[in-house]
Amino acid sequence: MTRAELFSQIQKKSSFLCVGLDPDLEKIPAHLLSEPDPIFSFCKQIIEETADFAVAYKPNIAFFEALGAKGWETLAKVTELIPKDIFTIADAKRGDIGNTSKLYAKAFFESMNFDSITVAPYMGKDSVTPFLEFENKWVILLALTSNIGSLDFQLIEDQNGKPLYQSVLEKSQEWGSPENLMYVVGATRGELIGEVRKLAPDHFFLVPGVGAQGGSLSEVAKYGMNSTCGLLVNSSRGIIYASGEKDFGKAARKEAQMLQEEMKVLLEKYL
Ligand code: OMP
Repeated sequence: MTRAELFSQIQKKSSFLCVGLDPDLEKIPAHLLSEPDPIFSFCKQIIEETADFAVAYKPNIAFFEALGAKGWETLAKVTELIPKDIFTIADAKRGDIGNTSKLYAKAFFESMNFDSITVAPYMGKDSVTPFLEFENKWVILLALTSNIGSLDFQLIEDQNGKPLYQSVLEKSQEWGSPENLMYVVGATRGELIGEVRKLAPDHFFLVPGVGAQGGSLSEVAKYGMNSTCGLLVNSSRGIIYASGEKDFGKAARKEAQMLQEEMKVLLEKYL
């Protein structure tokens, strides 16, 4: 999917919602456990109920690969269910020496046909560029993450007072463009999102951390939105575990709709 197509979906749906698929056998409703593939049944219903409000889905690969070979099969089936006009993100946080990254890219872009993958920048240019060589596919590079551990490295300043995440943003823009490179910027980072926006005015940001991690959607929009929205805001647990009972699909729909309605207002305000 191109950047223009993504923006057009955002306008069509008045939404920049990414629904995170983090399905956990210990958290999904108990009645699904007797199904042949409980994780598939869970994700199927979540997708069916939320697709009207979402412009992206982000399966978190850990939740599938933890189930072994069957988990990978489930991931493939779930990915096929996602409507073709909705952007797909393999949240795999990969990155390795060049020839290994190339095969990670083949796995997620060719074997599984994801539109994008999350990538860690730590190993540098040759670990990231193999992912950027695929047409109409995207790298979503970790810049400023939502977790407390982001303080350990990402905010460390160099001798000129520049935090490491800023060097990641500057350097990586030599490798990709706003047409194939996005950044992960945590919703829990408030006004720092504005600093990231100054350094990457045109790039899309994948913003996790609203909902269960407490980030504010209105702050994210205030500091992060650009003229083509430039935001995909993810919520996983806040949507998919809105209810632990048989009505989980409807509860997820309600949460997704509430976020979309808030997003519609923010798009009208800032676009
Ligand atoms: P919830 O907190 O349940 O909405 O889930 C957040 C999702 O986003 C999880 O799948 C995380 O792995 C992911 N995530 C973060 O929470 N923080 C980050 O900084 C980056 C990610 C990510 O790359 O998606």
